[in-house]
Amino acid sequence: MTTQPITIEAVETILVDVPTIRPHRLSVATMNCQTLVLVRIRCSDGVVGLGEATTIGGLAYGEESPESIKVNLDTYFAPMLKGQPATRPGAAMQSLRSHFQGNRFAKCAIETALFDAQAQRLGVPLSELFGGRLTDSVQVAWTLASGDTQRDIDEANHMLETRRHRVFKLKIGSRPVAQDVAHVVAIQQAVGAQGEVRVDVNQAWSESDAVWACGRLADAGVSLVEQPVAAAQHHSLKRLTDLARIPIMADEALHGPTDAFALASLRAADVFAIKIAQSGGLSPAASVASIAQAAGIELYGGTMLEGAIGTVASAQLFSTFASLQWGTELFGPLLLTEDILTEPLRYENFALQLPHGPGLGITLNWEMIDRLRRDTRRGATVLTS
Ligand code: MUC
Ligand code: MG
Repeated sequence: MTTQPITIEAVETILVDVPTIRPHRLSVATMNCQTLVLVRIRCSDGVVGLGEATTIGGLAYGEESPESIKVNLDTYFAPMLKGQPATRPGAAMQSLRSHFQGNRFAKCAIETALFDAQAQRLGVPLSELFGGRLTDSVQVAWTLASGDTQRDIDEANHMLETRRHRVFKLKIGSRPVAQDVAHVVAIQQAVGAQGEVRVDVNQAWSESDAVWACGRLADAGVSLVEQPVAAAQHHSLKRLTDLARIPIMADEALHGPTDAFALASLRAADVFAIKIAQSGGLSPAASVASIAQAAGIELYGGTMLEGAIGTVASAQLFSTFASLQWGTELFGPLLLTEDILTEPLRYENFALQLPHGPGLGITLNWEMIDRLRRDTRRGATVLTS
């Protein structure tokens, strides 16, 4: 008896616009809404895998926008995937990577959906396909980015009181450097020993701004500085890492394993922010983490402010890391006014509790998605739910 191979039948993409709970101010953009690119891959055995791509502020953060991700998935990725074996995510991704340049966020969404489908098929959580989880929960930091010092302090106190978060990452870089430092010092003093304060500059400083500011932030007791200078300035990042009395983290400088190797060879950062989207998928993100570990660089689980799908996919991978010294910032769904899951992700005791079900272990709320979806049905493949 010959068994039919299980193949990919259809790839569906949906844009979902979800308002944020407050304006989220970064040096590159202010967000009032997050657009989730939801991906569903339907396979010939009836299994449907889920993936997601997001970015920040349209084209402000990366080279892909939600709209370009959708068009590229619909136009190029979907036809190439159709008919390929569904049970070998590595082989499907290899053919995408050899035919299509860049498009790391789009590739991540597809790889997530393929691994979700395969893990469901095998009846195991997605983490088991990456070596198995070492933990059932990951610590989650919160980003203070209202732009207003007192509002940020109130928000931090609320998070501490409710035991939701005790690590706070402050988004800075859009104001003059001395003003930003004063803002951070005020919040650090208000939070005190109850919590921990870190900053993310999103590439906004010159090297001399960074040298000046890192000294003051170290004196104030801030614990970490993320991506202070432009992503391409690896040597500048290295000089800061050598000089600073505060750990320096690479984020935008890390576009996958090749950058990770270059930065690790220079020892240009103390910590790597591992992001599945920025790395181009779960497997390359795992490689970035391995390169860091081999170089003695510590790990942090980053976010592209994904909704529930990207967040839980990231958590599944991060839970397999032997060490995650700086925890994670997988708070994306908490920044959104609406939940697209039937059962929300569990954030308790300063941590995200990982689901135990097969695959990603989540179920989508289609009523909510239909309410929030952008009307892009014309021209796209649409599966019936
Ligand atoms: C980034 O640069 O790290 C993570 C948290 C947040 O507010 O923005 C993201 C992106
Ligand atoms: Mg960052």
